[in-house]
Amino acid sequence: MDSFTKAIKRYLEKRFGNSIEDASERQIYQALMVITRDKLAEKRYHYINKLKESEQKRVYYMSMEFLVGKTLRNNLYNLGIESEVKNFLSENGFVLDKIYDIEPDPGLGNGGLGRLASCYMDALTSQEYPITGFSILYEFGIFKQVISNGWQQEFPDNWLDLGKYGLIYRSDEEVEIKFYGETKEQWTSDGLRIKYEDYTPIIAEPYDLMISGYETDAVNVLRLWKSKASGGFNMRLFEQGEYSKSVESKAIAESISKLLYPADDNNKGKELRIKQQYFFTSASLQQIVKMHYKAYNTLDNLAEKVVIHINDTHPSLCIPELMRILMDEYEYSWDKAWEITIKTFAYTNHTIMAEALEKWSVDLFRPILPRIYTIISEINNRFCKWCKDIGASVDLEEMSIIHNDMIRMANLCIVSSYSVNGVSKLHSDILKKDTFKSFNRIYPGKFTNVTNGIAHRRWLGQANPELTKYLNELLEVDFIKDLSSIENLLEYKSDESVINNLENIKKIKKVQLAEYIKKNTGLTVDTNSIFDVQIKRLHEYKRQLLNALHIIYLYKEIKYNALKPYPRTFIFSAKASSGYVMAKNIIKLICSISEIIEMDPEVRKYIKVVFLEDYRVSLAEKIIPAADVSEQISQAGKEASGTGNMKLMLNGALTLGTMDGANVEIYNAVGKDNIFIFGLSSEEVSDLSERGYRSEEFYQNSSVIKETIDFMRTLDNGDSNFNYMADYLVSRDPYMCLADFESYLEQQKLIEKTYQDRIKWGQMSLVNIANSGIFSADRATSEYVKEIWNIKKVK
Ligand code: GFP
Repeated sequence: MDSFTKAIKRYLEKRFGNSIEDASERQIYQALMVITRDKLAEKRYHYINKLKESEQKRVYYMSMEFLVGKTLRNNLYNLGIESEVKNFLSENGFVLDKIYDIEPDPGLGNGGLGRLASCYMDALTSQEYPITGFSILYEFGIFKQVISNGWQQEFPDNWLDLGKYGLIYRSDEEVEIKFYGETKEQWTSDGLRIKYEDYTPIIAEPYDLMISGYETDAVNVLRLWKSKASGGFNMRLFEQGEYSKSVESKAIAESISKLLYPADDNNKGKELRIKQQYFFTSASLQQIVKMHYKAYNTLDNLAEKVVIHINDTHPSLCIPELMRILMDEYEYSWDKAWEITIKTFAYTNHTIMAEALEKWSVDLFRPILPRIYTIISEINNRFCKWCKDIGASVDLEEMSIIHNDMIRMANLCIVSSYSVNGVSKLHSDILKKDTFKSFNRIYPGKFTNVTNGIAHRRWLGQANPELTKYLNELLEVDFIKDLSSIENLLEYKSDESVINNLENIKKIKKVQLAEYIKKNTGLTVDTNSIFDVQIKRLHEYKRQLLNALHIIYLYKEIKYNALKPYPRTFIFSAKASSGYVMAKNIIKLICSISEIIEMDPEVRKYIKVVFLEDYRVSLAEKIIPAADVSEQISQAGKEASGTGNMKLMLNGALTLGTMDGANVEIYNAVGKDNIFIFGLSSEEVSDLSERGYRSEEFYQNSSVIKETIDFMRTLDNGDSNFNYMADYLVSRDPYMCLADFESYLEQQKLIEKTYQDRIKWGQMSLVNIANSGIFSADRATSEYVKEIWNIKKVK
């Protein structure tokens, strides 16, 4: 620790010519970021040497998104020096929490998928497994959201300005990526070779972010690639008069790592998206192969030493890229290259939503990546032939990788990986029985499940130090090291003093959140009210609209039927993809309800609606510990797993949910008396869809639905969209909010009643915390380690 504080002082002197007494907060921030990073890099040096010596198998985790969250607190916490640093700073007149606030939240992801990747990096590092993450160094991460008159507005997020201090630039490991051009077969004295001509070269510059683990010597790395033009412009083309082509590399390079693509925006900028995907997969693969060859002087044993994990289909171009490298650069035959490839890749599917299953048109794809296209096409030809040869009665229309001139990336992943997994039991069953049923038939044993998990050290240890401290004292077990031991809490279920203490901690977290709400929205919320929370990406299938409809119902009842409900604060936070009009309309609706209630003294005594703008990891860390109710109300069958549901449960919130994704497993873990379940099951949803869902029938046949929607229309003042949304619900309602509304209402009433029985609620909350052990990312990643990757800890 002494050396750490000395290093900080030295940095301030050398970099700014300042003593710590004269330093600004910004300088302290920079010093802390750089010194922490360098300390981790030093630790990594020893770790990587052990790893090299052991020659053990490693995992490479490919993901277009990593939502790492703020790094400084996480690293100090993991290094076990947070309190010393805090004291050192306070002795010198600085508050560590204020320094933490300076760090931007690197928004290199949209939601659950990206956060999961980071939870896994953290958990695997804490358990000392050798993993490297690969992604893109987006100059602009997900946009900053500002709500103006109820509508979302997007602003660029220039996170690197202050975030760059955590990164190490590795100029020695740049690689070149080839786009466009042509490939020609050429006979040489060594046989047939592929020659690349007239391509546009782009350089990938590597930047490393150190990933620390809790109480461990392991330090893994997240490598982020930044695109750069290769050597200015092409002289030959310029001389030939092809001016725009001559600077093509520069233009492409500037665009590739510029911006994170919003989820659900798959129809826009497809060409750039393909380039981004190939850019980072090619850079990563080239590096992996080069390192492997350097270590072993052969690639024959690649699959014994390397697993490449594909996080959803976005990195699926890894597959043809490995084939290309093996054949074109290391002279492997197709058969030998294929044998290695199919033993190297494992793929996780994260969604069955049709719009998210990536497909690229051949016409668009082929000119950008001609060689890669040929390889995919050959994989497909051979796969189709193999199906016929084995006499499989399979539907090639469904399974062919290229169909109707579209390349289906999920099919490519399934055919080329040795393992395919879903992210909750229900989701994995749906993949096997429905989405990919034909593949499951011809590849028995390939499909498996790993239910998601969360980094509890961040989501409990760091986000809720009050609860962590209390449980530490009470349980006398190191549940931060091993979350399964938190189940000891069950012994205290009948201990009223423990229930009271838990309630008091919840209250502290609610007060802290109330302050944040006041500061950021001006709204005063009652900390004795039920904090009812729905925080996640805004998407219709997640059904924020159903939640809003319930609030409208309460508003009507309070206003016209003298209902006096137990006070409740509805808290929302969510970003809508910039091109997703309906999602933006739902935000507008929620904000309008909030405003109307706030203007009505009669109603605001009972209910309040808060929309917190700019949802991000660090905001989730503030909201989750303060939540009483966790809204997990997606249409059954649509949410692959959910991970917010686990974080909220771990912090003692009770789940109000459908039997969807990992909610089903939460239900099994806590038992039916400790959760509020409502709505159609996924089979019932499918049946109803097949029969033809008509929301209007629900509107006509249920007086409560009819009255709520009719009332909703009366709220429209011309500047709001109540009428528009009412029409949408009655005429379309694609995710069946109306079909589940009454059953949702019933559970909401039960929540209100149960909450007032403080002992009962406290016991339910305790049971949730105590049973959250299985949702630790340590458990989830252990399953990947044993069932899929077959890797060992670095000793
Ligand atoms: C997606 C799925 C979630 C799942 C995560 C991680 O997240 O159900 O929990 O991936 O597997 F939809 P979002 O992009 O929807 O947040």
